Amino acid sequence: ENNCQIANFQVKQDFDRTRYAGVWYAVGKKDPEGLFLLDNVVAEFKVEEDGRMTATAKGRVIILNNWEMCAHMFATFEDTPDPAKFRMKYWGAASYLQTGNDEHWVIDTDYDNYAIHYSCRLLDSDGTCLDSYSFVFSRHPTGLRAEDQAIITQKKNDICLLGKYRRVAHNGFCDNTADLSQ
Ligand code: DAO
Repeated sequence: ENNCQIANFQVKQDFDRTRYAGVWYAVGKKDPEGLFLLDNVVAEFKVEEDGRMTATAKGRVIILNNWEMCAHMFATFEDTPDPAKFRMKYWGAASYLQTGNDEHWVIDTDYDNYAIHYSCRLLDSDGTCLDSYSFVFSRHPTGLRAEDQAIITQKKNDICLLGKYRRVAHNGFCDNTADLSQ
């Protein structure tokens, strides 16, 4: 039975950051309060020479009421005793973009096709989450393979977010801006 306490959420066993490295396309997202990344979200994870994980990401955002732009974001990951659970510090290439320090849990991945991430920003006194966000990632910009969809649906249910995701479109909005490696 699932009581939705985040301490009971299963994460990827023996998470391998080297296999996880590379480009992931966000194809689904459950938004937090005051959402930031809207669509065209692509993240590239790396393992630095010292072994630490970092990421760059881009995505369409709307800032200052009505200004639409492609945000370029950077993140560093602090390890924890669980190899699939990190603290993620993030900031933007421009000062007016969001900064933060979030949980970053890899719930499940097969490394080659799909991944599902989870972040709780505000824990309730009963151990459930009051403000979370989650990305479903695919290695393929076209979306998840049919055979991965059932796994992702099960994982969404396991983290008590089934039915709370929206599709993340990729229509080229961020394609002609600076590439992810810069
Ligand atoms: O979009 O509402 C939101 C929350 C996401 C904020 C973090 C974005 C920058 C870091 C991305 C790294 C890989 C997921």
